[in-house]
Amino acid sequence: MRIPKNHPRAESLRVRELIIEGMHQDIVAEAGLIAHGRGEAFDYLIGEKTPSFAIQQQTAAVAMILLAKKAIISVNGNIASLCSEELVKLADILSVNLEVNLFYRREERSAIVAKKLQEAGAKNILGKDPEFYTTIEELSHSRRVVDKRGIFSADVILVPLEDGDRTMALRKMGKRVITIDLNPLSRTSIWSNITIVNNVIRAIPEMVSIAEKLRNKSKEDLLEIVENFDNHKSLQESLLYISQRLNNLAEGELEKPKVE
Ligand code: PTJ
Repeated sequence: MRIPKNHPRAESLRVRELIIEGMHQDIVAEAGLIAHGRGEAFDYLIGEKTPSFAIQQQTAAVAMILLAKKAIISVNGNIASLCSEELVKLADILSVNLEVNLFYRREERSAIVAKKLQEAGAKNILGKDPEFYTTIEELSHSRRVVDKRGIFSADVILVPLEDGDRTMALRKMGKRVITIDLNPLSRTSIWSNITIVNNVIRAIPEMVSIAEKLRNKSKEDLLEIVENFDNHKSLQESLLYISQRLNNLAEGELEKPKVE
């Protein structure tokens, strides 16, 4: 669909088109459309821009990845279709690999998502070669199949846009999980070590800029950032921001239509 540039919701419609197109290409699962709609609703609540608490969450996330022995970025259909080029940039600057790991997993779909990443410039994509497959016993659904060289052996995993089960299983395996989820109330958000309450569309490029600044910092400086971060407090701060914003709107800031 051609989106008129002067449409008041042009950017949101453009992003929606990416997801719809991704579904037609079998990159995005049908349920990915529903997940996206839920994300859009939460994005409205934070005002569709990055709040300062999200900058802190993104900074802690980048510091944790830079400190990891082995970090990995898990890729599903939604993130591949929304921002694969920025994701490849982030992986490059942080020197980590990307692993395709799908909830609605089919071998052909994994290959299509991997191809999308490859077209965006990714070199070493994990999660698509059966000879390296192993399973996470704690999980019953198809996300249990992971790559030995990636999620299975990593100590830090960035899982943008996630379902809660796997986060809990990964935590129980002793791994540290970073997620990007616009819903601060989701099980994923609550169970992660670091939750970034922001839209992946903004969070990923912002994390690239943060990585450029942090990558030359000392280990001590990075440790200080991570140790000062408390996910529970940070989620409370995110909820407070949303509730105060809604209060302000309810008490008078809500835009009034001006009909000439
Ligand atoms: O590609 P697959 O097969 O791995 O499937 C991916 C989906 C997303 C369908 C699967 O992981 C799923 O069902 O996820 P959930 O349980 O719907 O959770 C998705 C979460 O991401 C929800 O809490 C949404 O609010 C949030 N979300 C959606 N879009 C965005 C988002 N968070 C950040 N940025 C977004 N653009």
